[in-house]
Amino acid sequence: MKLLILNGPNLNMLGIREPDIYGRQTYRELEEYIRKEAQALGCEVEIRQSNHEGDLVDWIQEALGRFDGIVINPAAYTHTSVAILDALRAVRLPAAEVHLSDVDAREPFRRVSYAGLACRKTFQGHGFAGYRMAMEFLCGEV
Ligand code: CA2
Repeated sequence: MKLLILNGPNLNMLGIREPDIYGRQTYRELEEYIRKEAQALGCEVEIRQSNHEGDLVDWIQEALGRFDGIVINPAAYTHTSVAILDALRAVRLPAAEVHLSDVDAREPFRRVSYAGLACRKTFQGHGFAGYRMAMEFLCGEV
């Protein structure tokens, strides 16, 4: 079981700003957490982060034939990107959406998720644990 873990714009800023919303742990610590949990679940992971929508689209396309599933936190592109939605639909790999914060409890514009329309399940408001839940979910699905 090989999963591609994708993180969108500004998540590399974790631990640097807005600790009240996103916590005090850094992006590096998030990567370590994902690797540790993936190992415990017995799945292989590749983790990538970009601030650029096109990178995320390219990586989703390239996942076809190389990965069994995608865990994605598209960050702000969640609420704007039809391109990411189309890419997820095009590859038809099992996908799960993660948000550190509870997006439904924040500004109304965060309640819309385009990427989520192509995902089997969304895990939001669980902090880092959402990534473990998404990996576990996809392990059970595939
Ligand atoms: O809750 C999430 O995981 C989000 O995907 C995070 C995005 C936000 O646009 C989504 O609505 C919900 C923002 C990621 C930016 O993360 C930062 C972390 C620290 C400091 C500044 C931004």
